[in-house]
Amino acid sequence: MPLPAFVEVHPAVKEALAAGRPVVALESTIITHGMPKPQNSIMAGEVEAVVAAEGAVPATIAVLGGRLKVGLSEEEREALASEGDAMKLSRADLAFAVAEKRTGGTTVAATMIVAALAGIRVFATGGIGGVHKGAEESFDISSDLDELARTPVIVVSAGPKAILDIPKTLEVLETRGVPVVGFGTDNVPAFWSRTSPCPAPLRLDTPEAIARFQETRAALSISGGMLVANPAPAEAEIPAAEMESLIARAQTEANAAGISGKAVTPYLLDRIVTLTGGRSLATNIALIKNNARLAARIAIALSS
Ligand code: PSU
Ligand code: MN
Repeated sequence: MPLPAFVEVHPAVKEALAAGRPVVALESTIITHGMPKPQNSIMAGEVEAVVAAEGAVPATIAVLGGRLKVGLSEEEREALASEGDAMKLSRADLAFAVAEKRTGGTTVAATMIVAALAGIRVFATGGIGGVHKGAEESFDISSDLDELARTPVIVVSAGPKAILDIPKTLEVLETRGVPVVGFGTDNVPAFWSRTSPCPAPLRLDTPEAIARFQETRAALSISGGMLVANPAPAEAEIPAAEMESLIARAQTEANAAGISGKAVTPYLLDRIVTLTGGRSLATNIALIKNNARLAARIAIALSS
């Protein structure tokens, strides 16, 4: 099926997809809402370079003035990173931004939708959205989880963000039939920290094994994505015990300030950068690059 006219696939991405060469999708909410300037722009360029160094083609996905971009030029990436009022786009509002000619960063959910549309099977991010702490009151559950259940893309993350209720997030993923694969680990990593008290439901140790698993699911007509949980690099991690009180404090502040809806995740991430004196930001950048490397290797395994 031809892509809609408002979708612009970068020439390098188009060429790679046509030739069956490996492509890795990258999200852009981490650029527009996930970290401060100018680290966001530096991070975005470095992550693309990691994918390219592995031998895959990076495709950062975003909406720029209503054009749905699959792969950004350096100028476009810079423009997005310095944009003052970019929208945060998930399944509910991706099409709104296109129809209204707006600019926005795509979340995990929206990036998965666009990746699948373009024929990209692997996607690297930092951490996925999930069930927020206190969700029994707030009902705040990220649409990333529903997207994982329905859209056939492998998402490489450092686990659910530790600001979330990780056990509840894993329960929802299990209910919706989403495989959660610990990469080289028996525990679900918790974003800034390499471990959590939660056992990984499944474990695989090589990119090839992950590719084989996803292809076997497809052969069984089991639809939907897979969550790969790749622990942050050891030298960059912040132990869970150190993060715990800071996360609790940020959460208390968010509640007191009446933050709700899609503002919750950006607010918490920003407060935690401040509360850790910038250390969580360095960890965040290191783990995204680490995930980009693994995603490239999975894409290579899928294409050979
Ligand atoms: N991971 C990060 N930083 C982020 C996000 C993930 O390291 O900013 C973003 C992703 O785009 C994810 C979104 O899809 O946060 C989840 O937002 P919400 O909880 O509102 O669904
Ligand atoms: Mn939410």
